[in-house]
Amino acid sequence: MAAGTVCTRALLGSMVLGLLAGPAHAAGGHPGPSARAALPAPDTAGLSRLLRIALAQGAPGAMARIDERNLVHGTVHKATEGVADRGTGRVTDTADRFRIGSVTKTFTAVVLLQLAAEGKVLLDSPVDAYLPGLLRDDRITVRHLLSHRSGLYDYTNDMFASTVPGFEAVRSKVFTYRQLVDRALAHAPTHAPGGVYAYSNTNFVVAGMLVEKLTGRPVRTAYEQRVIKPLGLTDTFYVHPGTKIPGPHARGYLTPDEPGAPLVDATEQTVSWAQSAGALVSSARDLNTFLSALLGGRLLPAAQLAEMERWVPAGTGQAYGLGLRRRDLSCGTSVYGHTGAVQGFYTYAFTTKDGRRSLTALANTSNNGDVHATMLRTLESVFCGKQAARRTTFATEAREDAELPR
Ligand code: REY
Repeated sequence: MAAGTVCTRALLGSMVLGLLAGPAHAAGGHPGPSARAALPAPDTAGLSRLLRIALAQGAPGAMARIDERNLVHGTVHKATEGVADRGTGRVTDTADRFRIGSVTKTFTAVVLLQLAAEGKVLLDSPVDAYLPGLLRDDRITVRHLLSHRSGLYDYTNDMFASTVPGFEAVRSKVFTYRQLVDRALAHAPTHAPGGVYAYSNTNFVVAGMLVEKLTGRPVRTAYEQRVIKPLGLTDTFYVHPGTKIPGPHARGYLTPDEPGAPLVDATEQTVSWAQSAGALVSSARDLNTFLSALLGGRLLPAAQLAEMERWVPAGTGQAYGLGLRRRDLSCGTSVYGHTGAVQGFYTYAFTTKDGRRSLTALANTSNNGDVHATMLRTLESVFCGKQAARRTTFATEAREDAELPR
């Protein structure tokens, strides 16, 4: 096991950048110092305990990185347990890269909202205005996609009905967006457009198509030019349809549906089944930087960030904005971010309203509901500290980010 907290010297560089970038943390419309002062210290012992529980429940490794940014300095806390690679026995390292699954959706939403700020797309316009005929229903708007209210069926439901065979059938496939949308349209809609929240990967596949249509470039270029380069996210990559994770990385181990069956190394895959809904690679440091910048007002103008934070109910203690999830913790604090599940990797990336305390946690397994429930509890340790409810039962609706065995 390993855990450690370091205090970094004055974050002058990033503060100056933040101020240059405009409406930042200092005086913006976000909670000020009093809201921050109320945040208790993270319970780092409790955090490490949870990572050890995740290992006992079947994860080969688990890690968490907390970044906290104050006015004059920052602190970083790192905790690791277990191994990144079962073959070599290399221990988990918080610097490792990994597949972030649906945290990709937040990146995709940021790109589309930047395009909205530039007047290139209207959130309340029908998708049909930009991609004529694609969805066969001109009532579905761009906002419906980003808030999971389109009613479009999630094609991954039947794709992964059987976990390991479903994965092996697609791990080296390269899909066009249209092929994925066609799989969804082979099913009746789950509800009328604009109705209730119903999580569906299809929405963010269509969002990726929109980005490509509006920019005339691959979605990868939009991620790179609009988010990755401006924030200096040197661990973040969109390698689709490449199958390898570049540089030092955790290997991912998929849990089969059959109890007791050995874990399946799922590290190399195209993730073409997810693309703009879930194919990015990143690291804990980069995800903390990304969410802190987003909530701190440094990625979107205030109007578009406000659109992102217009919440619809998404299960007990949860709400969904535009590509952004809000989780309401037992201590009354709400945190903002996303979870991700691709074969072999469970990711949890959340930050406070002002973006000043961020957590990214990872377990290098998936399709394991016990590990998922434990990893969700890391949010309580990190943002509620010792005030966390001793035993929190997080509501996990059936398709909440699709992390649970189905
Ligand atoms: C797909 C199945 C999960 C994962 C999914 N992920 O939709 C998106 C997300 C990108 O929300 C797989 N589960 C697992 C099964 C269940 O196959 N039968 O847990 O690795 O991140």
